[in-house]
Amino acid sequence: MHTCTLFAFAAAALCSTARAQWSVDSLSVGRRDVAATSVGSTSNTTNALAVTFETPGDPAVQFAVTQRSVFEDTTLLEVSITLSQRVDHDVSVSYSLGGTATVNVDWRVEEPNPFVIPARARRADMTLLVAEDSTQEGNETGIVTLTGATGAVLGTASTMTLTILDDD
Ligand SMILES: [Ca+2]
Ligand SMILES: [Ca+2]
Repeated sequence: MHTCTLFAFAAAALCSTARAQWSVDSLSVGRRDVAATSVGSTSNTTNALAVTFETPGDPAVQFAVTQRSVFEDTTLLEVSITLSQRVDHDVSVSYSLGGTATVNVDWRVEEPNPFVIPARARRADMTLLVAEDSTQEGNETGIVTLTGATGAVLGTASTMTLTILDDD
């Protein structure tokens, strides 16, 4: 068994120079993942390679982790948003903020809305900022909810709850 990772139309030509029986289970043509099969040949002149392009559906976009907690302090926090598969286009995901903590006082999201996951990426990190204060306010929550997506569909883990542990 032989796996080739090649580009564009060089794939068939390069594989055909193997001078040995070969089969291909997968290869990359350009920037697309494809599945391919071939019947082996001992000749380097007559090999034919059948390539089937698989057009993926929209990936699911969701949080990698849905619960986080952090002590109240001036803290930057990275929250990963993942895609179920790579795609060749940017994915934009809009979000809303909620919870008992006050946005722009106790915490905020340091990202544009919608948040963009670049083409070919499987994840991107959303940066949150937690603010310090000296108020005795008890633990509070900041909730980020993914409300819609372009180029993807919302996965089940669409809400992330951050618990800010009061230290006053
Ligand atoms: Ca606070
Ligand atoms: Ca406090």
